[in-house]
Amino acid sequence: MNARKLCDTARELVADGKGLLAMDESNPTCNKRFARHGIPQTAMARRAYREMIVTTGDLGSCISGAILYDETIRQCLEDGTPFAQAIIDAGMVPGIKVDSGKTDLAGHPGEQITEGLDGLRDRLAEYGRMGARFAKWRAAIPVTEDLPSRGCIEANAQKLAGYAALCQEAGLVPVVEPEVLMDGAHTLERCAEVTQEVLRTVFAHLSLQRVMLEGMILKSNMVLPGLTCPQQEGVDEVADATLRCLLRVVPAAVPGIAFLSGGQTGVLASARLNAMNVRFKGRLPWALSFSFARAIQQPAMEIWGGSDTHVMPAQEALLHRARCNRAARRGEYGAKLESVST
Ligand code: 5MM
Repeated sequence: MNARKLCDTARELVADGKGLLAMDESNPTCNKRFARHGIPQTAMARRAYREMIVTTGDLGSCISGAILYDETIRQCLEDGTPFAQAIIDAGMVPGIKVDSGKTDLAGHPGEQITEGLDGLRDRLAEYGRMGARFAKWRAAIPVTEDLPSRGCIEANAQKLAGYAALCQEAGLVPVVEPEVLMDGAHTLERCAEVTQEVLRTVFAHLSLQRVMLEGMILKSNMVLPGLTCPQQEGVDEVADATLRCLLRVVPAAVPGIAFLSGGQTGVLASARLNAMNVRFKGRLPWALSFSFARAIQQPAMEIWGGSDTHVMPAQEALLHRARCNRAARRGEYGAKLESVST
């Protein structure tokens, strides 16, 4: 493990008002999203869609790193350039999703465990040779009155820590993603309580596995009311609740927190990130960034729709959301930006 290199990469991923672009949807997730827009669910279409993304001009001024899926890192642009190289050429760092998905957690109805540790050491070495400099693993934690259970939180935290330690051994920065899900009618307070417990447990396991905090990124959910909760707090309340929670449990040595969007609209995700960066300016030990998939890609996917002739307007839409999030990182986002891109 080269500690200096890991720290430099982690800092690079959250530097300069930039954030991560999660384009690592597994084939089933990508296909489900394509189906909604009538896009063919084929490897060719997934490749073409992702070529549209990484060839968007100026994306590297807003995006520090792009997270790929296994299929994509093995594919090339139409001109034969491998995706990882195209990302480097665009001024971004290539990353890779390395978990192999979720499965039901035995003895825990309604809860899941993320798998993927088997053979991970070899896969990380291979991804490193392909150009990846960071990796991502997502655990999904549901919220109900009774869930999550202690067993689900512990089991997922243990795997996240094992993955993170292997990544650092291989010289890749781990992006550690324990996502407390938005589905449900739970309140903002309940999300805060669960997020706090999950993150405390994750950091305890990271410490046990001797993960170097300076060489990792936390990918967290924001603290939000459930999607069907009747009370939906405003942007400032969400910002305050999220930071109150994170300040209690995320060690200052972590260089950055990159939020997932989790099903929020692009506009809300930008507004909430912006509010955090405005209200807590100068008071945070870590950079507050983004690692959005849907909140950056959604309008672009809809416009592209599988058609070569829609590539340019789709790229404009993608760049617009990326620029909005760069502004949100700097606390400079506002309604004006939504009508005129910078
Ligand atoms: C929560 O999902 C991650 C962030 O995406 P959003 O900003 O849209 O919430 C995302 O990186 C996710 O982990 C990947 O898309 C892979 O998801 P699947 O479900 O295909 O493994």
